[in-house]
Amino acid sequence: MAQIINIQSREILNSNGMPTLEVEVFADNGAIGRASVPSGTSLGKYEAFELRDGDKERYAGKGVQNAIRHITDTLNEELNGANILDQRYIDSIMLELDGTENKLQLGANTTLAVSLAVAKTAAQTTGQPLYRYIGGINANLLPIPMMNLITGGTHSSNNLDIQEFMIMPIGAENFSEALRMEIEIFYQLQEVLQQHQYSTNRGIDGGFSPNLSSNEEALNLILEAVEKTNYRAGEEIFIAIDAAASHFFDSQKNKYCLSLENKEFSSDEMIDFWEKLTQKYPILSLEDALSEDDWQGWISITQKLGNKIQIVGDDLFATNILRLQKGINEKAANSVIIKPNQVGTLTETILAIQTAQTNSFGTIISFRSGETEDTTVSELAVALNTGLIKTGPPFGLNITKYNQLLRIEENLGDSARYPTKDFRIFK
Ligand code: 2PG
Ligand code: MG
Repeated sequence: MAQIINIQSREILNSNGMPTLEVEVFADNGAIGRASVPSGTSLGKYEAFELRDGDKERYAGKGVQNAIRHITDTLNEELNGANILDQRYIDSIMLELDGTENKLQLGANTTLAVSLAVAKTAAQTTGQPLYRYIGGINANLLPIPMMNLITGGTHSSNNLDIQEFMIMPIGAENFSEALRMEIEIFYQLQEVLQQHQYSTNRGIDGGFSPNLSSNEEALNLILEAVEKTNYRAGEEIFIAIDAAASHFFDSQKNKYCLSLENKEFSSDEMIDFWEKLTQKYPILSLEDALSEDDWQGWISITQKLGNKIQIVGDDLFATNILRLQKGINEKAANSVIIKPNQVGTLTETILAIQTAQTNSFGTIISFRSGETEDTTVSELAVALNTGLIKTGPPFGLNITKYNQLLRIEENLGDSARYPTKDFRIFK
């Protein structure tokens, strides 16, 4: 049995130049696992707490020295001697030490960095890649990459209200082919934007972020790019949207304010807007189409559109098991975004995925807009058969997630699978 003998941590930078935590866990058999944690920009208010120093003299208050102190002073000692393979026990110790519902004490960034580094050390101990250690012989389904191409909302300084316009290749032969299709469309989109004399500058996650005449125009530009590649929109390529609607919902007015359209919508009117858009365009997935507190709206949009497309809760659920369970009970969506740092441990991340899967909810594992070199989300997608991953435009550190999936696919060889056209959500 390998035991934890030391936990080291340091402050590194994420893709937005913001400090974040990196942790190494050392076992007495010589195994060392390293993990780091990403950060969101368009945060949901129900996410677990991210601990930052608040010391304005350093990194504008964004430093993570306090997180490092928790590891050095407390976790290193408390977890010393723990069996590296006992992930649940180790995570439960951290939950106990934290003692709050939202990781207010230790911070979800602290617990997640340790939790993931533990899993990586354990995988090394067993001589297996991380996806195989976590998923066993069942880990062989590569995910459909939902790739963002056009960025708006709080991820950009352009005029689009909607945060992400993504594409989904359905029924590709395998993951690498799906990725290639997307990248070819991405090349074409760059040209299409140039032809229309739009900016090809990038938003915070690396997606193109032009100023456009309407939100809908982003869809037209993507379809134009798809057409140039000769892939068939609505057959091979579908569109996915992350509206991140909590960020354009005005709680004082109780209205969704689409400033580009110059419109203020009630919840029902917002749903009508989405219904029309899904009738007009080959949209297969709609994330955060409504705000994180509009439960009634979520129930009604799921009734209306949930048998045709994915209705995906991100800010709505915040990978929080209680909120997810409520959503399942009330049929307030049919799919969930899974972000490990919204919850703070591997055990809870797995629990959220399993809860969704046993209740026939779709699962989309996701990156954050402030990324690191850590590719755990790619491993988890395969380990837990999520079938879908969202890991941003081809830019900066997002590439590390795609590249890791290419390696996993190669590593799986003939046993690698990719969701076919009859993948359950597309029936
Ligand atoms: C989202 C994510 C990823 P952020 O809203 O789904 O695009 O954004 O990491 O900024 O919360
Ligand atoms: Mg989202």
